[in-house]
Parts: sequence; C-alpha cells; structure tokens
Amino acid sequence: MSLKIYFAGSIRAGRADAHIYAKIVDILKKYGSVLTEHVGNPNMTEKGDVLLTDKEIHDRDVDWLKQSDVLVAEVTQVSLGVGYEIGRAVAMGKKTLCLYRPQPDKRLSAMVRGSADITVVDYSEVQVESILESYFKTFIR
Ligand code: 6IA
Repeated sequence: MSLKIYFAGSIRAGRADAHIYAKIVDILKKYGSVLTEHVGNPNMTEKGDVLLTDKEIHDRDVDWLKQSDVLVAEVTQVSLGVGYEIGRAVAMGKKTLCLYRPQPDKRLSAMVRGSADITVVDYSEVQVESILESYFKTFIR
C-alpha cells in the first residue's frame, strides 16, 4: 500500500514560496500519494477556495492528517495554519519533517527546531530532491 503524505505550506500567510511547494509536491509523489496536492498549486492564491467554509477546510484537512503516514511541511514562510498542523501531527504520533530555508534575519521557531519529535532539515532549493530522497530512504522499511 502506498504511503500517504500530508504536505503543508503557507496559504493565507502568503504564497511567495508556492513554486517551491509545487516542486516539493512533485518530488513527494515519487514516494506516495500526496493528500494535499493543492497546497503546491501556484494558481491558488491567499484567498484559497471560496467554495468551502473555513470549518469544512479545517475538518477535511484534520481528517487527511489522521489518514496520513507522514507530514512534510515547508516552514520558511511562517504560517499559523502550518504550525497548527505540525502540532496536531506530533500529537497524533505522525512522522514529521520540516523543511526550512535559512534566512538572514529570521530564525525558525524554537517550538519546531526544539522538538525531539520533529525532523528539521535546513536546505536550499537545489538540495530538495536529495534531502527528500535520504529522508524517505530511512522511513520506508
Ligand atoms: O494559515 P495558512 O492558511 O497559511 O495555513 C496553511 C495550511 O493550512 C496548509 O498547510 C493547508 O493544509 C491548510 N489550509 C489552509 N487553507 C486551506 C485551504 N483553503 N484548503 C486546504 N488547506 C488549507 C482552500 C484551498 C483550496 C484550493 C482547496
């Protein structure tokens, strides 16, 4: 059975990194099915889906998170929603990988960097493929 991967990236907190999310989602598809493919869709704006209520979005996403085997989050663009998903994933005992591109004047939250339950990898865009390859190599038995 294929691995279920929940990908998290900023939506309402800003879509500046959407092209990187798209690249990550593409690579993740090699390792399993990505339940949240839309997060990487560059055509999706901060406005998100006007057809769903916030409750519908929240409940559906938490449901997907429950079904998933692993959460992969791109955490460079700080997002309340992504932070919430990470916390819920850790509480559910899910494998959690956070990808962070170091920035000159910013530091990743200690609540993410400092968690023993979260794998944090600092990376640059060119490394993303090899980082995911080594992560999923250790993950898949
Ligand atoms: O606080 P943010 O909006 O930046 O939170 C982003 C995170 O929350 C993402 O990782 C998503 O999993 C989740 N999220 C927030 N808004 C949506 C949403 N809007 N749809 C799905 N997940 C969301 C509608 C988008 C539409 C294309 C289906």
